[in-house]
Amino acid sequence: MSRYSAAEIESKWQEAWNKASVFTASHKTDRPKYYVLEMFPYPSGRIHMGHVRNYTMGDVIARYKISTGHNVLHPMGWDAFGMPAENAAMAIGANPRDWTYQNIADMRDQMKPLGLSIDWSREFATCDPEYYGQQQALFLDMLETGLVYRKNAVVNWDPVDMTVLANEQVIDGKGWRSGADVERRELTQWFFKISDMAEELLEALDGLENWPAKVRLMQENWIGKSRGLQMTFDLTAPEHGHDGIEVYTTRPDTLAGASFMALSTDHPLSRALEADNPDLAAFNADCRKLGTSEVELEKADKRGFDTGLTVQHPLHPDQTLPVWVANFVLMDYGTGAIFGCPAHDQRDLDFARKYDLNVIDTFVAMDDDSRVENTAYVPPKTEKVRWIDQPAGLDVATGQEAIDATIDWAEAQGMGEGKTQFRLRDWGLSRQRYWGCPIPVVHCDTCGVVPEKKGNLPVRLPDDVSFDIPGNPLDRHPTWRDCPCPACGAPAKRETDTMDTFVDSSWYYARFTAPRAETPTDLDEADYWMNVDQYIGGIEHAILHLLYSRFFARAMQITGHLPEKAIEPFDALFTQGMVTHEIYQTRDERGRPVYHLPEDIADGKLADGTEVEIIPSAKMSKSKKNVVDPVSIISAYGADTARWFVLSDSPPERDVEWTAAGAEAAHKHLSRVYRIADDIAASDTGPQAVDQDLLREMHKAINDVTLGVESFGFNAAIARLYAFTNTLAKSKAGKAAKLEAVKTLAQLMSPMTPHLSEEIWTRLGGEGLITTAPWPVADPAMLIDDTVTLPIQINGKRRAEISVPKDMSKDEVEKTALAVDAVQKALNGAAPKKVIVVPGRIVNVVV
Ligand code: ANZ
Ligand code: ZN
Repeated sequence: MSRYSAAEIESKWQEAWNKASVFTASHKTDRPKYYVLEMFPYPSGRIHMGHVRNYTMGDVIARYKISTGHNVLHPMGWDAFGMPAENAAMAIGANPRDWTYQNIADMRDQMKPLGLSIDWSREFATCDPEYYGQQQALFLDMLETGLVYRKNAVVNWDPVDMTVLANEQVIDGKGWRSGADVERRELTQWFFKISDMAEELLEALDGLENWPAKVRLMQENWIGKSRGLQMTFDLTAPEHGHDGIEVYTTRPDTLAGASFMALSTDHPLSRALEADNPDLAAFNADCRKLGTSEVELEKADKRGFDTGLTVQHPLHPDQTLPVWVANFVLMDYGTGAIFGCPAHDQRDLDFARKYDLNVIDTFVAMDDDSRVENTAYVPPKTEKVRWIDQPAGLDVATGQEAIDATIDWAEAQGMGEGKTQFRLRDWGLSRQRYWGCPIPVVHCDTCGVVPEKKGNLPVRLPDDVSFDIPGNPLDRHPTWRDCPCPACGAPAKRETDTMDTFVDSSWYYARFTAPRAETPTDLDEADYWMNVDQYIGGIEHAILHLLYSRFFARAMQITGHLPEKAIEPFDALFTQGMVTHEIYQTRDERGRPVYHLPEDIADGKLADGTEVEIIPSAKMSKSKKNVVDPVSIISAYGADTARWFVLSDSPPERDVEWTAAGAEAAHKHLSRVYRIADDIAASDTGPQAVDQDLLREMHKAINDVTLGVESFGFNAAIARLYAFTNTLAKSKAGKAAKLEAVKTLAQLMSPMTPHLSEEIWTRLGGEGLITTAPWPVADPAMLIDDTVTLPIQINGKRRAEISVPKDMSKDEVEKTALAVDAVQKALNGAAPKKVIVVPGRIVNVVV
């Protein structure tokens, strides 16, 4: 008898899979294709349990699809550009390129022991010139078709780091790294014209039936379609050439309740007034420090400045409204100006209370006209309301009807125009960074902005850069910028902006279909492999990454790099939950928390006996030290245990809590399966008894595991496998039946525990690799529970039981019962005095 040794088994089978190239995808077979993809990782240098869970899920599906006769594409790569490499360069003087490739090598080494069914021949990193060169080609094609353009835009500028910050990098108005007050600056930036596709991106969401509803909703909200009214409020006196102020409102039903106007600090009128109003100039300057993030603006205190100007109320010519400049009005939404209706908008009410402005009801609740002092009345737009002042003077029931009617009325009056707006802005892709894909254009004094020639791609990043001075090293490089103008040949300068790293991840799925092609894609390959049949990743990518990918798939189709059918690149999407762990905490002498690694805790104590406080499970995070390192788990228990555990305890969309006890139990179970298989292999042939229960349990397992794997019910599949294992362990069936059962068990487990399964399969004489063996098929007849177990009483005492078909006749049941060993013995050759069969319940024999 041998013991389960994951270490021996796992490397052996990984080698066998390699040798047989079982995971190398090729489209030259007549099998149906299946493309499964997990969101590729950022090469931080260490894999974590979240990776293990994500990739194991993809792996289960990939392996299952191989077994069910599919031609599977399951690739892996690295989302390798981005800030951390530059931060490392600044912090430890590393070269971003070396740092990144070293991390990739380390992570690949940590990942490979997991035994994932990945076609490593397709691996690439987005920082490979072969990849970003094709991205540059794609960019040039998009430039030609007008999908990319340049414009001035307000950005967050960090005056210390001398760099543009993303909105997420501005924290409370300060640069996340430097801590300096962030300024708003206008710079010329590159943009993708995603807003042109807003309507289409919104409508197509309906077709994404195999996406989580919550992701579709998040995308819908992000795109933010709204229909409203655009109209002008006349200034009582012209000012700096402005006769009126144009606003966009989605609540024209509240027009009668308008009590003030508010301009963005960057509104042309506000800027004009600034010139001769130093107080306003100071106010605006102060507001601009907040940065450009909508979320920041939402959180910030509402502040305003009264310009002293007034406008005419459009419905009540005898009334005027004051014009304010307010920090919460965005310049790049609608018209950059609003009318405020404090009665029906909380933000406006907060503002009105602060600056003592009027609050005027347009409607009240049907049965209650009292107003809560500091709460705006904002019923659902479809709720019936009682009108106090309906702008069009119409008899309408709800806000929605009033909105529609007011737009029509305003249009008829020539007062304004119905307009559809989207929240979705064009995607600014310029980054003033080194470690990204260079934007392949050249600035020429005579020709202006000139696209680089495709023949000169890739425009490579220079390796000799330094990070000792803040700012973009590409700007400072002594020679990198110099190049001939692609149009006139005169000396010119390269663009030093690089692309947002979201660009890199917006088309990698397409590149995997032909990763070495000398064009961005190979249409034949893309046509064969696309779409991604199953995409798996974190919910944190629900909005930007997926939206940008959907935009890119469309752009790539327009530029001839993807076929029509790939317009929505991901047929099905699954967002997995996190791996969590308890947090162990003590406090230092000043009462500050000190965290401890799980491996340093035994029975709630540190090695020196100090009790630790246990904080309930939370997302694994290095800062809280509640992490378990996959590498050490694999070396302690093997990859199969880690894989089995992350799949077993919770539904995959929920969080799973990692516990040492759970990992231990998973390992014990796998050892048990190994032992059962070993025992069966070593057992004598024995009597060929039939065990209907075992057969039935086997078919149930086939059925449930198949359904479970197909519907992301991995934990349910595993629960069924536990039950099957128990039945098998207790079974008195003959060797042949048990062999069949344990081989089936190994097959059903193989997507989750591929190494152990291969080992069992081979030991029990399975043919070839279990990985490529055809998936077992359940016999539907065996799934119906059509037998009953009847106890047999002899002279009132329970002596045996029989399993019989439910519909067996009384006579047949009697005959079967009398043939049982225990009954035969009791009768000792004589005939029974009496036999009573209660169908479905019991057999009584009196001797
Ligand atoms: C008057 C009003 C009254 C509004 C009311 C709302 C409630 P959505 O629906 O998200 O598209 N708005 C318009 N442009 C703005 C800008 N540049 N910055 C900040 N706010 C702006 O938002 C449209 C509503 O947001 C508009 O409708 C406008 O305020 C405000 F009881 O107009 B509303
Ligand atoms: Zn030129």
